[in-house]
Parts: sequence; structure tokens; C-alpha cells
Amino acid sequence: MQSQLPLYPEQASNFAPQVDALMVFIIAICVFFAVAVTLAIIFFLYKFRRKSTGEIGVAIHGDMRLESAWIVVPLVLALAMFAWGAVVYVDFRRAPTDTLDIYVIGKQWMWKLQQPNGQREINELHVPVGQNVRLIMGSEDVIHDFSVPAFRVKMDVVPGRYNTLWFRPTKTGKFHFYCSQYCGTNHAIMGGWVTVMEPDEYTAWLSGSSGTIANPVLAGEKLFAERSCLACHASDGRGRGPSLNGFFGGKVKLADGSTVTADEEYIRESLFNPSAKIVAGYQPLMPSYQGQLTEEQTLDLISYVKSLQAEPAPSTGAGATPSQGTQTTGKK
Ligand SMILES: [Cu+2]
Repeated sequence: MQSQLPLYPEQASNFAPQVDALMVFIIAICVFFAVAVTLAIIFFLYKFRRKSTGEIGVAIHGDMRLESAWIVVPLVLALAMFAWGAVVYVDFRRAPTDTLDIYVIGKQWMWKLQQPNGQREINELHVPVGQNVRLIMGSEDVIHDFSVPAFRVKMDVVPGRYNTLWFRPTKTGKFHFYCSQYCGTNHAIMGGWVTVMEPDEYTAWLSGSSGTIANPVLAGEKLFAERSCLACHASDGRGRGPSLNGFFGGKVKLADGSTVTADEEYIRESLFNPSAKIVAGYQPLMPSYQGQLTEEQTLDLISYVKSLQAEPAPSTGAGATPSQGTQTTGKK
């Protein structure tokens, strides 16, 4: 950690060098033209000054070469900025498939994070270096924003849905994260530290279980029974709702003929707005659980449905078909 304020945060993720290079490119172009235009103004001020009283300037009606140049050159430069920016952005928006998935809940004014094994942390995140990490983020109240300057990533955390964010830490150490969307009185203290560890240290840390471990799959299974989900989502596929065995991560055929990937966002939406995307072959019978589940309970249910991914899907009924390699990004 630096004692004085650094001009630039450290480069600690796969995105940092890309974002910085693009930024330097854009700043260099802006500085170049700002200097060139200023110098031209000063030079012309001197060169074309009025040399005697009553002097009249020559009427100029334009120059095609000049006109073309100042259309084409900025167009090419602006398109280059756009294309480069799009490449970085698309990479940022499409997570690879081999990610370590961390659940993040923002609330006034703290961050709750959950490791894949259920270990929970507050305002702290431990991740192994060199591993692709995906954050699946929801909010309990207002809009927050998860931002890690050293990783050059940030993403709004919006109530009512999940947003995701991915990165691959390239350096061990501690890096500050912040809420970067003004969210009320104590917004400024809503932050914490990402600790990037060597993979074996991370494994040791996980098994050391310094935090509280509530097994989200077990909690989810209990909720699934308590809230009578099982009554319709029978595992053999003969219920009034689709079986959730082997459901998660697959492509789901919907009643309107379209398909959707059974990801966290889809399950969340199905809990709170069940009629939005009905699975083909089923009736819109499911009640909404809006206001009846906390964000944590929602994540527990998702963890449970996720754990059923390994179960063989029933052959009867319309369900999800397993999708091997449907995501196209293949970042190591
Ligand atoms: Cu906030």
C-alpha cells in the first residue's frame, strides 16, 4: 500500500493494461490536437495580424483539401477509439465459462459477499490470483456500484435484478473496492478490500473457515421444501412446473418459442415475476415471491437449484437441455 496518493492505481487485473492503454491513446490524441490547435491560433494571430490601418482581408471561399482532411482524420480517429473501446468492453461484458462465482449483495451501507462454498464475508473479498472471478451482484435497497480501481472494473448493483462483473487478478495483494454510486448518508464508507492470494493460500484460507459458513445449498433446500416449491417442481418432471434437475445453465425453451439460458438472473426473475418467461408446455400458475424472500434467501434458493445441475434431468416434460460450450468467449 502506498502512503501517498498515487497518480494511478496499480494494474492488478487482466483489464488494467487494456483500459490504461486505451486511455493513454485517447488522452494522447486529445493533447496532440489541443496543442496543435493552440499553436496554430497563436501563429495565425501573429502572421495575419493587421499591418496597416484600413487593411482588408482577402475573401476566402474554402479549400476542399482542408475540408476533407478535417472530416476524414477525426472520423478515422474517433472510429479507432470506438473500435478499441468496443473490444475491451465486449471482453468485459462476456465472462469466460470457467469462473469462480462470488455472490455480492449491496445494502446501505455495506457489502455482503459469499464464496462458492457458502463462506460469507463482509466488506472483504478473498480471491486466488490468476483465476477468472465472476461477481453476481444484487442490491437490497437502492442502486449501488461495485468498483475496484486497481482492476479497472465497476458495475452498478441494482435492486430487483442481478448484474455481473468479471476479472482475473494478476497480482497478489490488497486492493480497495468502493461503492461508486451515491447511495445515502454513509455512502463514503461503503467499501472494503479485495485480498488476492496465491491459489494454495486461498485454499488454506477457505478451509480455515474464519468466517461463518452457512451452507447455501442446504439452506436453499430447506426453503424449497418450506415454501412448497417441491409441490409443483417435482424432480421426476411430472409436477405442474418443470423439474429443476439438470436445469441450471441449460437453454430453456419458452412458451413464446424463444429460448433463455437458465442462469441466476432467470431464476431470480422467475421467483419474483414468474409469468415473465414461462417454460414451454407449462401454465403460468406460479405465485410471485416478491417481498417474501430476502436477497440471501434468494441466493440460497439459486445455490440449491444450481446444485441440482448435476442431477439427471427427467426424460418427460419440457425442461432445459444441457448446453456444452454455448458461451462463445474462450478466455483462459
Ligand atoms: Cu452504495
